[in-house]
Order: sequence, then structure tokens, then C-alpha cells
Amino acid sequence: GEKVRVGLIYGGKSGEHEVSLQTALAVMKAFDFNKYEIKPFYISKSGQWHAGELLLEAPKEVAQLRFDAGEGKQEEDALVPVFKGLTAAASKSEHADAEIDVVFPLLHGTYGEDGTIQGLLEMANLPYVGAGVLASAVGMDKVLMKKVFAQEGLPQCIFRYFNRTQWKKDPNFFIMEVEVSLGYPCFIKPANLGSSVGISKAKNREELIEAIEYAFRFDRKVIVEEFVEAREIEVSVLGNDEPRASVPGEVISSSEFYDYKAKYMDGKSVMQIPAEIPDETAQAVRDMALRAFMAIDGSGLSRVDFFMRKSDGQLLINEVNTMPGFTPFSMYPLMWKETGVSYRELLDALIDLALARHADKQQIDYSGGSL
Ligand code: G1L
Repeated sequence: GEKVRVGLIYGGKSGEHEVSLQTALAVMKAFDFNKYEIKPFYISKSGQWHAGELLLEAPKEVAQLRFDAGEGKQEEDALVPVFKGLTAAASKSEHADAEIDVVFPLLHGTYGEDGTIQGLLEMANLPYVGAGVLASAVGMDKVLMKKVFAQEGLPQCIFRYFNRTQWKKDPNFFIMEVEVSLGYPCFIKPANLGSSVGISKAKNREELIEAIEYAFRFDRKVIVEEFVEAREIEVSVLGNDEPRASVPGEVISSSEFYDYKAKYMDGKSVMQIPAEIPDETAQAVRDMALRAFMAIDGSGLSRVDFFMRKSDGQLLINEVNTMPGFTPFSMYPLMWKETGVSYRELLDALIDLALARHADKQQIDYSGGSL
């Protein structure tokens, strides 16, 4: 048929396995099945790949998305056959009945957000939604990301970083550095943003040392950031080379939200969209979000997060998230909704952007000029 076939990859080894499944279901339910067909790829918690039957309508519940439950579902229990299928799908010329037109990788963390699944899809020459290898990898490493922001001239909080070897050799040097440049309290994090584990706040030297040792359990590189008393403002970015920015939103933690009459709410926080900030601030934050997106070489989408310092209103960029929460009730889609783009329109736009980016790359001469 003329329908676009979307390969949806979800699940995965990370701690966000369940979130990924919930998101995959929400995406499947929102797709216009007059326009799309969906080929599900489920990655179990142990890392096994399972290809599902082509879907002509949305499944009803998350349980239908797991193909390893031993319920007589088709099982292709390895990456290799799935990858063969993907590559076959990509070489349209020999396979007129190509299986997939575009891939939607709904995966978080190591394998998925750090550029590895994107690399796999690049090698299969398949169009895919969202950030490419470089932006995914940069977006995953807090230190690299901050270096890119600094080069772009984007204001951000003060930070220091070091690897395990450096720390082991001369811990006092880094303790001094942190105390002189950041002071207490400060935040200690593994540089890798794969998960929220390993993060602590330290109020004194003893806590700092303990926090650093703890963070090194999760990464070989650790970053220490100054503590900023601030509001949290976020912006959704959508596009490739000419991206657009949504109205900003604010995330208000549960301890402060009792006086907000907000429309959106999840367990832990309230989402105030649009954020109640001055127009100039909203304009500035959208502009900075687009610069950050371009600076990391983003494509498709990103949620860009900022701090608005309470003392003076200064905006500081915190991070670019190339794989933001993506259910219809997540910040990213909600900020677009308030900007006039529905969840379904967002899916259409992301698929179109993936195809456009892929088509654009086909023009590139990879032969080193010998063609
Ligand atoms: F494919 C997109 F659009 F780039 C994409 C991929 C992944 C958008 C959002 C996400 N998000 C996630 O994977 C998750 C971390 C929220 C788990 Cl579902």
C-alpha cells in the first residue's frame, strides 16, 4: 500500500523500560492508521530483540507490546536477524516490499539515547526520528554538552569535572577546586545522563567526598555543579536545520506548588504552560533554546531546560534532552499543544523531519571525491 511503515523500537535494558513501553503505546494510539502502519520491535530487559507482526491498528494495552511473555507471539530473539531485516528494508531497490520506511526509536539511556541505536540505524541506512549519533552522544554527556554551550556563549552554572584516575591521584586538588570555585552546597553527578542515579547534594567536605565516590560507581567521569536557587523553565524545539521553539513552560516541584492553579500535573510536579514569565524572558529563552539545539547539531526534537535564577532573573542553560518524556502528558508534547501543535501533528512532523533529513544526507558524497 501507500502507507508509511514505521518501525517502533521500544523497551530496552535501561531503567526506563516501563516508561518506554507506556510511551510506545501512547504513540501507537495516536498514529493515524490511515497514513501509517507500525512494525513493533521490542527489546526485553535482558537486551533481546523481538520483532512483532505488522500492526494495522493500535494495541489496547501495554501487555500486548511485550513479545517475550511466551504467549505464542512470533519471536526473533536476536539483534542479528532483526538487523538483517532492517538493512534489507533499507535497500529498497532489491526489496520492493521493503519492510520499513522510517524508525521511531523510543529508548532511553545506554543503548538508545547515547547514539548507539542511532549508529545502528545509520549503518542500515534507514531514516529515523530524532537526534543523530553526534547530538545523541553530546546530549548524553553533561561535560561535553557544557563545553558546547560555552563555545556558543550560552550562560550556565559553574562546574568542575574530573575522571576517576585524576581523582584517585590527587583528590585534594579537586576538593580545593570545588570549594574555591563553587562552594557549598553543590551537586555531584555522573557525567553520563543515562539515568538519575548517582546524583547527590553536598553541604560540606565530608559529604562531597562521599558523593564523588558514589557517583564514580556509575561513570568514570564526574561533574560537580554549583547550587542555584532558581525556577525551572523548559522549551520544546522541533525541526532540523530551521527549528522552531514552543512557548516556554515551568516545572514547579511539589514542595512549592500549592499556590499554583496549574492545568497539568503529574505525581511529583506541576507543569505551568505557558510559564508565567515576562515576554522578554520568554523570547530570550526560546532564542537560547534554538541556539543550544543548533550548537549540539540537533535534529527532530529536543527539550531544552533552563534555570531562572531567583536572585536576579538571569537565565542559565541546564541541559538539552534529545529524548524527552513523550507521552501526551509529558512536558514536551504539552508545550507544543499550548503552542498549537497536537500530539498527532507532532508525530507527523517528526516522521516528515526524519525522512527529510535522510533524503538530505543521500546527497552527500561519501566516496572522498572519487565518484
Ligand atoms: F524518537 C524520538 F522522537 F526522537 C524520541 C525518542 C525517545 C522522543 C522521545 C523519546 N523518549 C524516550 O525514549 C523516553 C526516555 C521518554 C523513554 Cl520512552
